Amino acid sequence: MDIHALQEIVHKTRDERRKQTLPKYSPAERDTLIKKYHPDHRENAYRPIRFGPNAGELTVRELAALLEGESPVPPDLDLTPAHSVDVLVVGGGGAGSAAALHAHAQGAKVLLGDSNTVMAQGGIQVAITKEDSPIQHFLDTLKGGHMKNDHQLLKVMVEEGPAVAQWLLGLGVLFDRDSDGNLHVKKGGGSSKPRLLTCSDYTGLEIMRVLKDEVLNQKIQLLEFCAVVELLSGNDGACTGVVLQDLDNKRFVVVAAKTVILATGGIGRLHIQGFPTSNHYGATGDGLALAYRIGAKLLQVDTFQYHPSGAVYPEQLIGALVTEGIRSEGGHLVNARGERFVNELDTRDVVSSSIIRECEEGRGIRTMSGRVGVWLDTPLLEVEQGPGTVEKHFPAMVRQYKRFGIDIAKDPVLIYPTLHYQNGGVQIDVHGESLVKHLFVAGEASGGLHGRNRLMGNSLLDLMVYGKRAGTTAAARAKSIPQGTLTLEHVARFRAESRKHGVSDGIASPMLFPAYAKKE
Ligand code: MEZ
Repeated sequence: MDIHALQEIVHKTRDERRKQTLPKYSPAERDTLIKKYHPDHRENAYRPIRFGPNAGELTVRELAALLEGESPVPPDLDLTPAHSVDVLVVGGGGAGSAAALHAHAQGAKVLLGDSNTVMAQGGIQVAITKEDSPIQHFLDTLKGGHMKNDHQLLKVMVEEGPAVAQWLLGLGVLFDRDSDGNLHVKKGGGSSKPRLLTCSDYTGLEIMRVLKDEVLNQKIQLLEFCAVVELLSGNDGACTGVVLQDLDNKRFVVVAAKTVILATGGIGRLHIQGFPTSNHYGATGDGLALAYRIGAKLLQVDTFQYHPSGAVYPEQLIGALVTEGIRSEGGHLVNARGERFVNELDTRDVVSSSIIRECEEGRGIRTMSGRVGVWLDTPLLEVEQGPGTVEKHFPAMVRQYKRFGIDIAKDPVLIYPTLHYQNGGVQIDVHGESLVKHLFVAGEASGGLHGRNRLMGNSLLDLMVYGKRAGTTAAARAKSIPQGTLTLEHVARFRAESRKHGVSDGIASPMLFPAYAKKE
């Protein structure tokens, strides 16, 4: 059936649905739902990692293969450095830019590239109102993460949130304000209080506009169009630098660095279990693979976030994020019978599981190409808050769909969970340092903070807080240590382990880009 004919049920049932209040599930119901439908619980998607710091632990097959993958660097590479720096920041998104700015006084060289941060739409969580507190923020995040969050990392993040907001405002980020000029806060899924600072639905883009400007203003040295393909280790096993690959001429470039900060983001482009993703093309888990090979421990690599609302139609947008902000403002999720089926502001793992349940039990809507999803009633916002609301509050989303002739103020959109975020990552301490000396990790590549399910808006805050901490600590450390020797000894050890475990099908790791995006 034509998509417009299928949409009719949403328009027809709107008035009835507006009278309903849907209760949240009880803890027991949530658990049952998640175990039955959440992709984290599909047993055949997992296998044990064969060797390395997490040997024997289960992770998804795609990540296990990446972690056990083959370094592209030849064993006899000439390790004479082309550059020598105090702090090398790998990754030019939010965490990398924040780290570089805070380490700037020590002369950091930054690799600036594409990132997920620019794609973050719905806001940054900070407890700044009189009714709210960092403690409340702590408790909401802990509950959302199924109590599996690292308490120390979380305490630091919520407590430093207000100072981060102040820093961003000082740099010129234009957060939304109310008619009196006060900062406007919105409520996200799983949060007990409104605490999201937003810039319409392009919060990450606005933050990156300002951070990138500041990186340029501060004349921080950039190495563009180069990707890190290996880390270097000293005789004591500490991290002492990196090998880059120039993406233009494919040549290797060696950088000696007293400290290295990995801010390489997530893994959406591994398309775990065949899921589409909201992530940019560079999100291939490079930081995880590099850190693992040099000996860093990973945490919670068996849990991933499938954002409830990824686009299902049109085909060109598959997996693209449809911000949670729309549900925060009251958008209903609606099945093929025109029914609501979950409290839209429950945590993401619960909402995604319930969408998958509706689709698996035959209450989803099938497109002509055979994809399935449920409706997000976007026109409801116009009915509730007046004409023009959707365009005013979600201009980026309006444009995303308008390119394909879809007016989301008039018609609902079809959505299904999309691979959005890795809940775990490299284990770090409160200064962002991994278990490998002088190797720091910030942002999505790090793990522990969010437990088994991250709350909306906590990622942007994580980037800023731990970008700052990693940058500051790495810069201070660099003052007190000499440059270590540059070796590939850990790579040789890793290759020997790989042979011992019979890994014959080692994929190239890091991947840098998914195979379908590579242009030879
Ligand atoms: O933190 C996020 O993942 C976020 C704000 C996403 C969104 O739905 O906008």
